[in-house]
Order: sequence, then C-alpha cells, then structure tokens
Amino acid sequence: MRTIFVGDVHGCAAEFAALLATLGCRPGQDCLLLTGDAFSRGPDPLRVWHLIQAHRAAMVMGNHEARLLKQMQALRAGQPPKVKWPDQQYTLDQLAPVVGEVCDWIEDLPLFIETVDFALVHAGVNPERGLAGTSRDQFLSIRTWPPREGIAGPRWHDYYQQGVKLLVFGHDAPGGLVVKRRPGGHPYLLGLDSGCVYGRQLSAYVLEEDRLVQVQSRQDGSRWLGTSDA
Ligand SMILES: [Mn+2]
Repeated sequence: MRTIFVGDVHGCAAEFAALLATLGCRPGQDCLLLTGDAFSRGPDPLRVWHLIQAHRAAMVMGNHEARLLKQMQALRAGQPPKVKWPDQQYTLDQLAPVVGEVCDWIEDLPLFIETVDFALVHAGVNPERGLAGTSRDQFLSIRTWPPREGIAGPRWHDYYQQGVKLLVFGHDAPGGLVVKRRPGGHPYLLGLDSGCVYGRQLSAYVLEEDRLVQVQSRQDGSRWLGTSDA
C-alpha cells in the first residue's frame, strides 16, 4: 500500500483525475490523503466529490471547507447562506445535489492527521509550539510568521525546526511547492499547494517512493489576479 498526498484541488477535477491516473492510484489499495481546500473556486467541485468518494480519500479541513460548512449548515437550516463572492455561490450551486452528504463529511474532517510516519495539516503549524500547540485558526490559515496581515512576508516554516516525522501542508499557493530535505535524505517538510486553480500545477507526493508528481493546470489563472490567495 502506498501513501499518496495531493495538494489543494480547489474544484479542479480534470487535473485531479489526471494526477490519479498518472499515479495509477487504486481505490482501496493506495491511501489517498488531501491537504484540504478541495472544492472551492474551480470548475467542477461535484466531480471532485465523486473522486474523493471513489478513492475513499481522507482529508484535513481547509479554510475553504470551514466556510463551506457554515454555508451548508445555513442551507440545511433553511437560512440564506452568507456568500461573499460569486465563486462561492457557484461552488454551493454545483454541490447542491449532494449538500447533505458533503456537509456531513466536512463536519467530521480533522484539523490534522498524524501517524508514526507523518503529520498532515492544511495551512501549517505554530512554529514555536508545534502541532500540539497549534490553534484551529492556525491549522486553517497560518501563512506568515510572525503573524501579519496579507500574504507577503516570511513563512511559518522559515521558523519550523525539523521534526522526526514528515510534515505535509497545503494552503500557500503564493509560496508554491516547498520541499525541505534532511541532508542527503527524505523530506521533513512538504508544501503541496502549487496553485492549480491559479493556472499552475496540481502536485502529489508518494511517501514510500519519495516521489513528487505534478500535472499541469487547465485553468486560466488570470481570473484570480488581485484576489487574496492568487
Ligand atoms: Mn487554504
């Protein structure tokens, strides 16, 4: 059995399917783990959901799932969801046929997944306090350190001391792919959000093979210029 991590899919189902095919990912045989932010912004969140189900993928909660959850809970309660941008309404509309099951699934998503070999988080960890001292807000959206407004500045992982196990994260499309290795050895830190929805790549890492695999985005990234994450 292989352990396969995939970065932020953001509704890019065609790229996700192409990446799984390139990897030869077999449902029920490989362990597929996602960094979160699976549905929002991209063209086909419903197909992403079907791929997640088909591969029995596990995932940590991303900041986009945290917001989606509130919106879906409002819908289920018969209230109007708080929607800030048209792309959020699009994601909700696309997921409408499966809102109940996706909502139940997101409700149960953990903030981190930890085994003897690795820890998986969405945005990162508190570099001074480690996994155990990381707040919910930091798991979902930490980027800079020391914390500051905006996306420019040194990253939390610039201050992160390498641990005994691999730490995998997503969320930071502006920072791009991050691979920090032990001298002559395996990575101890992996950032897998390589900005697929912004026109760059979707990235995966196969733990047992120490192998990075990427597929090219089919998205027009110029659509997101000037937004907070692009
Ligand atoms: Mn994110």
